[in-house]
Order: sequence, then structure tokens, then C-alpha cells
Amino acid sequence: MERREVAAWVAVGLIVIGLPSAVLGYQHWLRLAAAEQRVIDIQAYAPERGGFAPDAIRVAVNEPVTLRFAAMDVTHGVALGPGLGVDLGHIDPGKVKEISLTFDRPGTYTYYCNTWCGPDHWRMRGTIQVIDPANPDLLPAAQPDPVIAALIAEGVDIDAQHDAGRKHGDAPALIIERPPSAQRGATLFGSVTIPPEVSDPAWRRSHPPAHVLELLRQTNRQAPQADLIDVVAYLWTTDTAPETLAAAESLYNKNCAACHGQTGGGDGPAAGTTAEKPVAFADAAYLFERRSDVLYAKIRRGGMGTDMPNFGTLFTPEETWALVEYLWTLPVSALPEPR
Ligand code: HEC
Ligand SMILES: [Cu+2]
Repeated sequence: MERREVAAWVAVGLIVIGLPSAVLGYQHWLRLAAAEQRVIDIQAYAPERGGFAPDAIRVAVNEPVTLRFAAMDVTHGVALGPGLGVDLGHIDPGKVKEISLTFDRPGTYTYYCNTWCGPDHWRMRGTIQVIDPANPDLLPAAQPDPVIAALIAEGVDIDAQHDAGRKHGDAPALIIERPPSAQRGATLFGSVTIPPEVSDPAWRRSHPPAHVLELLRQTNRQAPQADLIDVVAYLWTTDTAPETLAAAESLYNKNCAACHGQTGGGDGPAAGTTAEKPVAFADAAYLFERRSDVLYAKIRRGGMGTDMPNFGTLFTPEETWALVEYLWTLPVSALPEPR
């Protein structure tokens, strides 16, 4: 069948679906149209009822497919990643949403629920294996993440106790009296001596703000501590374009806020269900002791034996960095005007 003809068939098919009284004769055409485009039906159940069925599918490279998701019990949300930019949004019970797409290279992708649908919500994931029919056994192996590899090489324990062995109730190592203002930090920036390494965004990713605060204190002995804290907050929130931050905020609200809280209070609706408390990113004194690359690694790899899910198969490295940048805005009271 010619290509344009196929498009016409599909168009007719769509019109027919729209009409409740489908004429019998059209059904034959419809079936022909369907034969051209493989449709894979995927049913979405809450995780305690089994999650996605099926939870693994295989498609061929360059094979146009339609994935049709049906919410079977409660409202779910469906997104595809990493790097596919597909978010079908909410699917209410009994409703169906579909996406037609073609994968242009072999690899592994994930479809996942991004609407809170129950305590085990984040376990709702399915795998898409895209295979090359000429070479069905040759799936590209997952590449080790260079950031995580570097942390391991450096001997950093991604799962180390977050508060550096401090017991609950101990005074935090760093005292931050009010939420840091990156906006104020931007205005003070010019009057503070910044050690050269600190100006390097790559260097900042592997050092905690608390460390930089210490460096700034040594080079700016006259400056009040609160000023230096604001300058550091500025430094940690300047690297990302506003559009990127906005996209990360949306990812955060859909995938993280259920546990970590929409404003980073560690108090989302699911926070009570996790064995260990979800980290409160809004706590500046806490977050200032953390390194961006460790946060990145934790998001991609998940916690070891904690309820922190792994997101490495859902998000690209770029999306993960954007999430980290977004986390840094949570303890900050005011962001500077975009440059
Ligand atoms: C099911 C609840 C849950 C969800 C959903 C969740 N987290 Fe977590 N997260 C936790 C818990 C519990 C911890 C603490 C235990 C740990 O670090 O493993 C944690 C820890 C973390 C840490 C480590 C912080 C540190 O100081 O080392 C980061 C970073 C993080 N989460 C980011 C995220 C992001 C980003 C998302 C969404 C993409 C997310 N989390 C979704 C429960 C959750
Ligand atoms: Cu769900």
C-alpha cells in the first residue's frame, strides 16, 4: 500500500471512531488501517493490583507503533522516558490515551506513572525494548554514568548518613538564621572576593556550599556571615536557564513532591509511608552540606534499601541536573532576575 493511502485510511479510521454509528463496511477498512500500525494496549492498574499490564514490550527500530494506555481503576498519569518528551497527563478511570511513535535506534525506554495513585505509586513502571530486527539480541548495554563512576573513584559513599553522623537534636554544623536570598546575593556578589575555583560551575558541583562559605569567610573577613550565605545561594542558583528550571519544577511536582513536599519540606502526602524520612530540601542548613553530584547520583541510582526510588531510567542526565538545580532553589527565599 502506498504511504499516502495509508494516511487516508487512518484518517477515515479516526473519523469512524468519532462516530458512534460506525457503518459495518468501514470496519473492514479500519482493520486494514490497524494492520499498518501496530497498536499495543497497556492497562494501568494501581501497583498493589499489578501495575502496568503488560509491564514490558518490544518494538522494532523504525516500526511505527501506537501505545494505548487505559486506566483500569484509579486516575493514573503516563509519561515516557528518558529523553522522549512524552507526557500523556492524567488518565481517569475507564479512559484511554494513546501515543503513536517510532523509535529510530535500539535501546531501552520506560513508561511510568507520574500521578500519585497509591503508596507504591513509583513502582508503576514498564520497559520498552527497541530492537533491531536484523540483530535482535544486540541491545546497547546501559552505559555507566560518568558522574557516579567519578564519585565511586573518589571514594564518596552516596549512601553515607546525610547529616554527617550528627544525632537528632544536635546543633547543626552550619547555622542559617533566615532562608538565604539569592537575589540579595546577586547584589552583594561584586563586593565579595571569590576564589577562582569557586567561579567554575563544574567545581561547584562537587563541593558543598558550606565548604565555599568557609573559603569566603577566609577571603572576606569583614563581611557579615548572612551576606556570604546569600552570595553562596546566588552562586548555587545561577547556572540554569529559567525554562530549564520550569521544566524541572514540573518533573519535581509530578515525581518527587509526593514524598519530598511541593516546597521541599519533606512532608508530601506519602512522606508518612517511607521508612526513612524524605529529605527536606527546604532546610538550607542541611542542603548547604550536600554536593550537587551526590544529589544527582542519588536521583539516578536511588537509595540503597531506602524508599528513595531510582530515576535513571526515566530522566536524561540533563533532566537530572536540572532537577538538582531546582532542588537548590527550594531553600532560597528569592531568586535573582534571570541574566
Ligand atoms: C517514595 C518517596 C520518594 C519519592 C517519590 C522521591 N524520594 Fe527522594 N528520597 C526519599 C527518601 C526516603 C530519601 C532519604 C533516604 C535516601 O537518601 O536514600 C530520599 C532522598 C533523596 C535525595 C538524597 C538527598 C541527600 O541529601 O543525599 C535526593 C537528592 C532525592 N531524594 C531527590 C528526589 C527527587 C529529585 C525525586 C523525584 C524525581 C525524589 N527524590 C522522589 C523518598 C522519595
Ligand atoms: Cu499510577
